[in-house]
Amino acid sequence: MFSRIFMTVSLLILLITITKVDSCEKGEDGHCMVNDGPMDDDIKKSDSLFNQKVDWEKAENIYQFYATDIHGKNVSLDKYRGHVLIIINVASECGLTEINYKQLVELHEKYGKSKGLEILAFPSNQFAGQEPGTSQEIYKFATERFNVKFDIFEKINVNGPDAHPLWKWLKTQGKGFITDDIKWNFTKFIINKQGKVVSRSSPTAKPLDLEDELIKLF
Ligand SMILES: *[C@@H]1O[C@H](CO)[C@@H](O)[C@H](O)[C@H]1NC(C)=O
Ligand SMILES: CC(=O)N[C@H]1CO[C@H](CO)[C@@H](O)[C@@H]1O
Repeated sequence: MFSRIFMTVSLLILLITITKVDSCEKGEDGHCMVNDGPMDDDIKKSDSLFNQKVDWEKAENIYQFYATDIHGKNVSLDKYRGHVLIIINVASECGLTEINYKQLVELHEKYGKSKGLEILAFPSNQFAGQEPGTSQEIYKFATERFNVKFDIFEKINVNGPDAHPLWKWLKTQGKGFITDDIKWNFTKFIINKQGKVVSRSSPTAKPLDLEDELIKLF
C-alpha cells in the first residue's frame, strides 16, 4: 500500500523533473526559461488572455483593445502601436459637426503622413439622437462631405453598461468634469506613442487647439 503511493509520488516527481529539464534545454545560452521571468512568449500569452469585455479596467494601453470598423472589420488596436492618436466620438447632425470634421481632416493632412498621426472616430448616437445613420450613411457623409481619410469605426455607446470597453477604459484615464461620463459629442482623447491617454478635451475644444500638444508627442 505505502510502497505503491511512494512509487506513484516518485514517478510524478520524475515526470515533473523531466518536463522542467526539457523546457530548460530549449532556452538559449544555457538559460533556464522556467524561472527567468517573463519572456516575449509569456507577454504575448497574457495579452491574448486579456478579455476586453471583463478585463478593460486592467488594460495598460490601448493596444490591448479591439473594435469593429465602419466596414464591419474587427480591428486590433495593436495596429496603432508607436503612433500618436486622437480618439474622438463623432456625430453627423449637430452644430459642432462641421468644424470638428474639417479641422480633424486638416490635422490629419498635416501630420498623418509626415508624423504618423492617426485619428480614430467613433460615431455615437447617445446624445439626443444626432447620429441616427447606418454605418453606410455615416461613412458616405464623412467621406463625401469632408473627404475624411482617417479611420471611422462602427457606431458605439460611449456611456452606460453597454459602452464599448475601450471607451470605458478611456474615461477612467482622462477624468471628466464631476463624473467620468462623456458629456457630449466630440470629446477628444490624445494618446501618446506608448498607447497611454495624455489628455481629454471637451467638445468645444477645436481639433486645431490640440496642435501644440500633439507636436510635443511626435
Ligand atoms: C476580434 O479580434 C480579437 C483579437 O484581436 C478577438 O479576441 C475577438 O474575439 C475578435 N472579435 C470578433 C467579434 O471577431
Ligand atoms: C449630438 C449633440 O449632442 N450635439 C451637440 C454637440 O455639442 C454641441 C455643444 O456642446 C451642441 O451644440 C450640439 O447640439
